[in-house]
Amino acid sequence: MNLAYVALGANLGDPASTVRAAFGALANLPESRVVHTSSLYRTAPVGLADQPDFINAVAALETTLAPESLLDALLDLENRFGRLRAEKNGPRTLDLDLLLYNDQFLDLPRLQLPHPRLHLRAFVLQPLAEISPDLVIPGRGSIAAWLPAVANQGIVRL
Ligand code: PH2
Ligand code: MG
Ligand code: MG
Repeated sequence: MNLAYVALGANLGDPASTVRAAFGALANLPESRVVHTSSLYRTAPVGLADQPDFINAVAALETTLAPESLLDALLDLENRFGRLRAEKNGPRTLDLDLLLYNDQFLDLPRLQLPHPRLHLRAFVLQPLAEISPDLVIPGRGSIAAWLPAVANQGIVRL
């Protein structure tokens, strides 16, 4: 059995309902079981500033899907939620990012593990720390050590 962490993000339509529905959809993935879900967080957009606030959350999954199969399943789910890829870092109905898969490192064009920016983003670190306070990010160290560095980013737990 493998432990994977998935980030959820949405900022179009009714993003809180979308993220809650996405938790349900993750629970229905094949060969997988949702073991933890974080609270929902309202977060200021990072990167492209001129867009609505996001709702973000994370989920922990036990899965026997391999990382790339899990990624395919997540992209499939994004499409089912009507994701349009208009603009890089732009608004989206649902974004599902694979953050971590055990302690695995992977550097493929379409999948890098750990997610290369996860330690820089409050909208990922805070919900991750909520469900897994003792987490160690492979190659980066404890999640607790990274949290102060993102304390200036706008985020409110709902
Ligand atoms: N996702 C991005 C870019 N910026 N900002 C917030 N607050 N939340 C996100 O999920 C997010 C973002 C690219 O995927
Ligand atoms: Mg993303
Ligand atoms: Mg994505």
